[in-house]
Amino acid sequence: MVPTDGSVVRPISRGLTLRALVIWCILLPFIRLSSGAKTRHFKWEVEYMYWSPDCIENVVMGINGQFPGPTIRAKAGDTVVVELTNKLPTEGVVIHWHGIRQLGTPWADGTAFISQCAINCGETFHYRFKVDRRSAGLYGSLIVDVAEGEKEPFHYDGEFNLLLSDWWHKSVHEQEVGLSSNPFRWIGEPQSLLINGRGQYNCSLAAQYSNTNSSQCKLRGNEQCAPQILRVRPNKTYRLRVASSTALASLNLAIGNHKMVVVEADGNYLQPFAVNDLDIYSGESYSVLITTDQDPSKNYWLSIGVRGRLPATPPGLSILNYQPTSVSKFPTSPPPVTPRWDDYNHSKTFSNSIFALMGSPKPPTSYDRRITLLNTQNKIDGFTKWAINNVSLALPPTPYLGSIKYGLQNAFDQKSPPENFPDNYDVMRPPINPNSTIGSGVYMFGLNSTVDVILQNANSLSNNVSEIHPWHLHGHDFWVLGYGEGKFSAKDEKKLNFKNPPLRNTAVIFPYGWTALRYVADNPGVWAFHCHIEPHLHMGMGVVFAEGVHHVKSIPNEALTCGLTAKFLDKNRG
Ligand SMILES: [Cu+2]
Repeated sequence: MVPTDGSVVRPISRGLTLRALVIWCILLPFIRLSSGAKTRHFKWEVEYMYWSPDCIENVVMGINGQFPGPTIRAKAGDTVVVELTNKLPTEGVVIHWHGIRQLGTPWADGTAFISQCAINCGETFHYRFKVDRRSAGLYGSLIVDVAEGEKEPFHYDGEFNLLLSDWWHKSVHEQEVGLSSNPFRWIGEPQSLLINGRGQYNCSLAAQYSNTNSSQCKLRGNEQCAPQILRVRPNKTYRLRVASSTALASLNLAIGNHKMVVVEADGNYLQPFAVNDLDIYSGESYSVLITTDQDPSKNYWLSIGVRGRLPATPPGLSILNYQPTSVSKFPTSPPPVTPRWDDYNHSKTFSNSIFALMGSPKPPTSYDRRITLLNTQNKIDGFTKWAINNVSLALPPTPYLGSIKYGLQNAFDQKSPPENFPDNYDVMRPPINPNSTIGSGVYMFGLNSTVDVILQNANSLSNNVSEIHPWHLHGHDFWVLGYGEGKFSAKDEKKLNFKNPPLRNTAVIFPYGWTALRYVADNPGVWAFHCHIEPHLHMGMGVVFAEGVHHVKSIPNEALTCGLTAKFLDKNRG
């Protein structure tokens, strides 16, 4: 599932790596009180359809004819049941409910080859899970209101969801073939950036302000590629729930003339802080508050641009429209300028400003086990890969959840993957020996143990190149204890924040840097931990964590109808 059609659900193609980690996502705002937990049923059909997300017609994956997919609104504690039918002619699908921890329902996490078998063409699968009060929010929204009796620690008069994505005109399949080829073919930069599935490729909304030769868009407003308009009233406070489901791009979001106060990240409240612009990586979500205190006779740009890679994609635009000013009135100044792509200090300053709101859960003061995960670009038989401690992840055909639970030892590598890398490894230079191996081993953690993960970045295969990687953990939140430069060492220990580290489910490693995470392995199941950049994941950039799998009860048969678990079920039935 590679870079991407940006669509909601991504297909499972067969092959070497992880592409199975389909990313659907969810947005769980939390508002409004109501009473009594409910079960909410949805019937979804996944189908290909023609759509023009950036004014160029393409084939997209839609749900019930919608792109992005439908919104689910539920209250914390509710049970959501989605009956998903795969109407794609040739591919399996799964839906990952990004940001939902799946406490007690690890089979509903929607990771093919890990938590379930892919849903084959024509088949239906029932996702049933409880929504906890947290959010993510990528394609399509699952809105979770606060539970009864709970209140949000801030006030707002209205809200908007902004789902950010990047868009390629080439099909996902063609991109995957390129990545798996020798010589390697990179997917390149996206053609467009989309806000709520809307972008403009062959024209610019802000052509009059730009010095490029792009023409001014002529849109009536009802086109599939017409920009999202945020209609606001003067002197009010609005909550923007921003989530990034990009396949590749790290983004920066800014609104002309308006500051943003960041109040929530990945569904957890933060110590509020004000910014002029917001860095957001694939898999992350934030809530920001804006106050509409500017000249109400004008409109303002909301702009997203690419960070961390030399941008070759025009900014994505949307308009903040002060009512009753006409939306057709152009903002009087150009869209905000995205900070320079390689201004990493800007990004680090932002990441280092994020602290948990007072009263948030604190991390345990010590760990039971610490693993260090070295991120390197590698070669395997001439193919370009990413590896973690020199193992490039290739998922087995039988999902781990079933194979571990039923002790099917031939299903995957039984040897635990390495917990560290050689002391003399120079993270500032390309690997001396770039050859790596493929693996499918699992890091098994004691149930309820405290785990530290040190993500260690390094130089890629080319000199002086080290990339950003946003790492996403399924099934848990982790505390981000800190970020640092170079190789993590004992002297970095005292820089870690145990006082108010934020809880997240996605955290970035900066070029040549490290990021320290802590979490409690308290959710029986098997959980992916991977780079959220889809081509990297496809090239093996992930690991598999598991805890307490024998405590998992009654995995639905429909999750086990493939590989060795299918045979196992057959035998036990007979
Ligand atoms: Cu990556």
